[in-house]
Amino acid sequence: EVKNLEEIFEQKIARDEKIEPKDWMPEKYRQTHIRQISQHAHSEIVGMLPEGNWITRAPSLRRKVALLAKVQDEAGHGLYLYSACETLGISRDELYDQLHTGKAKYSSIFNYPTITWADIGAIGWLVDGAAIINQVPLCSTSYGPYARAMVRVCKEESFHQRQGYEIMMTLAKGTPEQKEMAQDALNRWWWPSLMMLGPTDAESVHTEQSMKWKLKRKTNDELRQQFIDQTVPQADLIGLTIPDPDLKWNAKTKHYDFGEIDWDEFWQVVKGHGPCNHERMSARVNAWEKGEWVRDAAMAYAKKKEDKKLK
Ligand code: FAQ
Repeated sequence: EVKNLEEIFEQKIARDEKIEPKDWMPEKYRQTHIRQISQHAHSEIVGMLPEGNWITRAPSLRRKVALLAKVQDEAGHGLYLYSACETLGISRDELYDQLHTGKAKYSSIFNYPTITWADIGAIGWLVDGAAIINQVPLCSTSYGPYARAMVRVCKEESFHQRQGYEIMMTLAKGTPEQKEMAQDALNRWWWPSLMMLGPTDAESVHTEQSMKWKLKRKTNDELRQQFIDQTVPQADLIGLTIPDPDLKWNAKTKHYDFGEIDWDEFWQVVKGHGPCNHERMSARVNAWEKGEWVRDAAMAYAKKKEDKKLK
């Protein structure tokens, strides 16, 4: 019978139909989705921290309102994605536990510090820019709840990207000090943003299977190239320089050639040794522990209401 169910599953994938929570699916399909969707959710939640650092110091009311809205969107994305993940048969508590014990990963990019206001511009422009490139193909991923979540998430990311680029544009045409600040942020965020899209296809252990299942619709290297091709003209337009001396338009391939990525740095950060890994994790664990009384109170209240109903 499993053979039959597997055939139905394979045919659905071949026809580009969605797999829904109650459909039969191979155990490995379920597990790899739990892995990717939960890591995506954790990234949204941890990703609020570097930007949260600047909410109280945004340079104007307008900037503060936009940043607040962006960070709030990220909380929403995280919660959606946790819900999508729960449809695969794992509880929210287990997911949080995996993050807090370091068992589950979150994106490497959020382990870098936000030192100046220009970093908020660079995050919106580059990090959300890379996130969109990664997530637009995920709108047609094979697992229904993940695909549907991505549609709304991408719309919001597009606002995030533009608010970031507009901050960079404003700084780049400001005083020499402001332009320098924007360039410095670009220098620090460029390479980590390229790493964010994952190891090279040759090193990526999951790509082949995930492409077969149509979980991933594009490989890490394809996404990285697309991100570079899209971003270089945006830097040119505002007079900033991408910190890569090897970056060059290749008329033959119609893509930019680019320099060597420091993959040692990437793996160091992934393994927990980046500049802010410790700080990020302790912020999350602390928030969880300090929130215990709120969860307890909510549970006690729900129980009291339930008991009253039963009487
Ligand atoms: N960081 O075989 P692959 C956002 C791990 S966007 C840490 O290539 P896969 C929005 C990978 O997990 C950011 N670890 O893996 C926002 C695996 O280890 P594992 C989040 C990484 O899954 C913007 C190992 O390396 N977006 O939050 C990273 O096929 C601004 C081998 O790698 C998503 O999660 C990394 N960068 O491809 C919020 C998108 N890359 O699990 C706030 C959905 C790889 O076996 C502010 N995810 N690893 O222990 C994906 O598209 C994929 O999971 C990839 C990785 C492309 C990230």
